[in-house]
Amino acid sequence: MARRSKSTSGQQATYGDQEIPCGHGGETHQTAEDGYVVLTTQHGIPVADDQNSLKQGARGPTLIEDAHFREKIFHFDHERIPERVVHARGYGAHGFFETYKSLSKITRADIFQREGEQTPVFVRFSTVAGSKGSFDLARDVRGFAVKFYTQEGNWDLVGNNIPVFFIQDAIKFPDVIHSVKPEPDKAFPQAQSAHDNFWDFISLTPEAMHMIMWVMSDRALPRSFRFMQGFGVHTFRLVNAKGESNFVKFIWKPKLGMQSVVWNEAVKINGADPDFHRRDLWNTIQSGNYPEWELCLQVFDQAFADSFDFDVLDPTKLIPEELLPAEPVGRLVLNRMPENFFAETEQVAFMTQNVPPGIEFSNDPLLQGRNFSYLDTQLKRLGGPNFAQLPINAPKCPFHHFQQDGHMAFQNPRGRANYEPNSWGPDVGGPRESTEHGFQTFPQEAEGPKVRQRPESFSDHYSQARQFFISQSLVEQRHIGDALVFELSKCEFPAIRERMVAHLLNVDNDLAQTVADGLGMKSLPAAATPAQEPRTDLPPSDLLSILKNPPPSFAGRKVGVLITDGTDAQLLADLQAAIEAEGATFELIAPTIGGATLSDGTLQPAHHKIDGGPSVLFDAVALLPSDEGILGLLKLPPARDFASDAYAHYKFIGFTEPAMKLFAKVGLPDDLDDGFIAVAAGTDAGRFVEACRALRFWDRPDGA
Ligand code: HDE
Repeated sequence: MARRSKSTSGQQATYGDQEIPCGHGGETHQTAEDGYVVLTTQHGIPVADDQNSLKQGARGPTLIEDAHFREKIFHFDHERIPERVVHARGYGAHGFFETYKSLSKITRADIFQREGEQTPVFVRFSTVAGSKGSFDLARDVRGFAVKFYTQEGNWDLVGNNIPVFFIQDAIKFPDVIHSVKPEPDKAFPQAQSAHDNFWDFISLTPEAMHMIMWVMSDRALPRSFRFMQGFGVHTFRLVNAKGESNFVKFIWKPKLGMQSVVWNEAVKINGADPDFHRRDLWNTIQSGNYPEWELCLQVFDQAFADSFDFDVLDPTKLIPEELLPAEPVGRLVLNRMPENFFAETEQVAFMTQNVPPGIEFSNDPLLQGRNFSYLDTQLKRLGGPNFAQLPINAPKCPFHHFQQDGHMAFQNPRGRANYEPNSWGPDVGGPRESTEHGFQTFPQEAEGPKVRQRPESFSDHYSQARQFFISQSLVEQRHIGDALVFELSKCEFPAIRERMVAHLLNVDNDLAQTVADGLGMKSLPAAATPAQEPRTDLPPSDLLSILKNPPPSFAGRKVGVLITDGTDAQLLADLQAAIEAEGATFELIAPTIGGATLSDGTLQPAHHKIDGGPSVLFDAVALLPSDEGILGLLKLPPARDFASDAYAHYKFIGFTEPAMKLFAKVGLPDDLDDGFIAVAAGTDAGRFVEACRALRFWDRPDGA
């Protein structure tokens, strides 16, 4: 028999000033004698049998009288909501933003007024092109969307990990997205830009060239969400209490530095662990190593904007930090995973138009278009106008309005007043507008005829593409060339490949030649005719390179340690201690998941069986086989891949002498390079970890 009892686990969410019940039934639960809560229908009716539907006789037809069965299947049938049109695959976390110092001189935004104040945030990272079930290591732009629950309303900074975009006008967004998505007749390829439609569109869209340099660079293959930058992309405005305005660009910088993987590694990670990025975020937050970013601002006035070579309203341009430093103004810390992925990460509704007083838009035509789009998309995905009532979307500050009813309205305004003006007085008459506290739009002048026209100032499509390219290290430049060759080799139409090389000739001759050679083109096409002659005098900006800005340490990275029976127990202990002292983590890989019996006779369980823990999942590897253990490894193809991939992906490799037999078997050079660090009991295991701080040993013959 079920009995009623007071729940201790019932959780409360808040909406506005009110508490709303959520979880399983609010205040009271029914509890079974054995301590479990009793299963009920959605309407609270206790269920006696959840294993069998109601039938007329054990072998007879199912009865429509079985309301529990009907409700359960009905609800299951409706579990899906439309995935996001773009950025469908994403992963989110909660945290806070801490303001370093008051920015009241430049903005009245409440979040920037008080030093040390913490504001709750929810962040969602995403890929753009793939569907919800696609893999994490697609070559793609990453979304970096932050919802700040400020005291004056939600501020959504819906950015990417790349500071520029493909197009200059929002009207082209459906085209660029259609082109990158699976081709509509074939329905493939999934989560890949390497196909004709994408490159056809891009090769006909010169304004995309700067962005193309970025998406073909290592930026599009981040090792982890924790190691990537974020950008607001557009120029925004800051407005202070006196109504004075400046322009601003927003940049997120990861405290652990930037890091990417190489393409061959990405391809293999997608097979070994399609959830590589989400698992990384989940594990790191659960282990208490909270990832952090600094919010940095590039603030400038109209005079700077006028003096800058490019139009600051053009979202295909950036302002190099060498010209205008980005000042850190606060930090973002992610310290809590959602309790439920669907309720929070899937239902979170970011909207660029959510800006609190003190933060405003510029006339960037891409941003202006986005401000239309995001409200529409929420209506479609979340099914009605009350999506702001979902706890993940509701502001955490007081709010009061007269909007009511509609689908799923569970928090209508209370009392008699649902309009204004009314004469019911402040106690029952509801809220009123306030010129003092309310959002006052910066009164920017606007004039001119109604036209469909791209401004002349948006017509330089190549200069910054070139600047980005020459700012990269040689290794990174080679990756861009390789990526273009790979992608264009997937295009079946030679004319598309040629059109792309014609654009590259306006970016960098060597790059164009490399790509043409890689595609097996017999001769170079003529350069594309530019709308405006590209500049070749823009200096390199080192801050645009990942490799020229190495991380401060190996902290936050992960070592894969391969052990066998007989692995030296002391060496393993020393190595683990050195890795942990660096703030890094490790996982153990063995021929079986049961682990290995170490030299001192202890049984050491493994995290992975060798074929489930390939070296692509780690930033560096250590192979610690014993003399007898190596004989078994030599027979295992995954062990051979472990070593040869680690080498091919430029990883630092710690090893005991027996491992050299494996290196020889897979054809690694006899003369091991400096990326190999011999370790043995009694020697300094820390030496290996120190070497790992450089992240990759790029100086290998096939030369990155
Ligand atoms: Fe988005 N974008 N976008 N976008 N975008 C969406 O909104 C759109 C653009 C970005 O984690 C959609 O809720 C238009 C630039 C992120 O939930 C949609 C244009 C940048 C996310 C939409 C752009 C972004 C979105 C799809 C051209 C970088 C994921 C689902 C004018 C600054 C947010 C949704 C999340 C999502 C429209 C261009 C970033 C359809 C029309 C530029 C990070 O409304």
